[in-house]
Amino acid sequence: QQYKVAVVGATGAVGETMLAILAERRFPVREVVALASERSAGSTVEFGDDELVVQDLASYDPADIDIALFSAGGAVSRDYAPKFAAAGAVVIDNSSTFRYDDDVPLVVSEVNPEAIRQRPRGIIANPNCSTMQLMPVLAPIHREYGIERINVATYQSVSGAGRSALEELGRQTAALLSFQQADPQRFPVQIAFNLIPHIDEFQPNGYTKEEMKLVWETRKILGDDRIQVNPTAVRVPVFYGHSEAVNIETRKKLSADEARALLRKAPGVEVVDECKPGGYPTPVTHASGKDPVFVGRIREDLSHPRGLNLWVVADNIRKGAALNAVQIAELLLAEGLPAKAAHR
Ligand code: A2P
Ligand code: 11C
Repeated sequence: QQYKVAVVGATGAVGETMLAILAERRFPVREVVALASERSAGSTVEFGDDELVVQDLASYDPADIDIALFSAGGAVSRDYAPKFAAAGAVVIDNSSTFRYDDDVPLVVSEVNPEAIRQRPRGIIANPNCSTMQLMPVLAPIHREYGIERINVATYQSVSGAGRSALEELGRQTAALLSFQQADPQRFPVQIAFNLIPHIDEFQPNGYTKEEMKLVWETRKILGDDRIQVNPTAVRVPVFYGHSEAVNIETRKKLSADEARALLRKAPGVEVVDECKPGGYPTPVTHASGKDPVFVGRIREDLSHPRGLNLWVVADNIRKGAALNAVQIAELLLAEGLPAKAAHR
């Protein structure tokens, strides 16, 4: 079957990667439609060897669309995803708009693929990047050893905040190296040569929304509301690739060797764990531009009898967003989603 696929937010950092991954993985398309705001309508984006002319989402008729990948921000998803779903498309949404709704599945392809079947609203949510990369690592551990508590500090690259944030890190770095002012615009304070312990909006409990996403999404994806999560989310001056220092407490004791053996078998995970210089994953040396979630620095917690430490790194734009969205689309194919053209 050949599907008509829409990418909403096609000019953005995630949208362009969705297009690249659809082409790379030879997703069976009869047509791909690139949609964005009227600002970029008429410009072109790449799809494999082809160029697509970007169309204005606001005036686009979704009647023929089989699958729509949305990554144009929460407000666009709120306004347009239900319209695409009502027209019969399955929407795979990368925003946080529907993630916490009980009737919208939140899916990591290696972890809870069966959840795609229950989608009464025609919408499947793609998790936030910082939760996404943890799940292929933590799910097998949770299944066999029972995770009680997760302490996580994130080191999140600027690409998570979109194209303008990538530009801001480049611009500030160049400015500061030529003795000029950083002039923060996209981030609240200077990001070049700095760290910012603030991603997304502050919540009444003093955590940021980025931190609370780690709590809400981990429980929903692993299907266990008892899991305690204590997150701190930090923006770092890295272009691509989020890293996470993770400490877990399990019900059953898990040794570092057992964890390595388990994670070597885990789908979507690559263990890089040697106690020598460079024997661990970093965003630049391992993750950027790659599909797997990399895990290293696996060691038993000196301070807790059932504690384990891990260092988890992934390309936030690929596995953290675009790749998982395309993998969800592939699950729809495997399920036998009929293409609209095939009905005619
Ligand atoms: P546009 O190029 O027209 O602004 P990023 O997260 O990298 O900044 O990308 C955001 C994506 O969402 C871009 O493709 C952007 O398109 C798109 N977008 C933003 N606002 C809208 C909107 N109101 N309607 C459609 N697409 C939008
Ligand atoms: C970041 N995680 O790195 C964010 C970006 O809920 O989909 C994605 C926000 C989201 O800034």
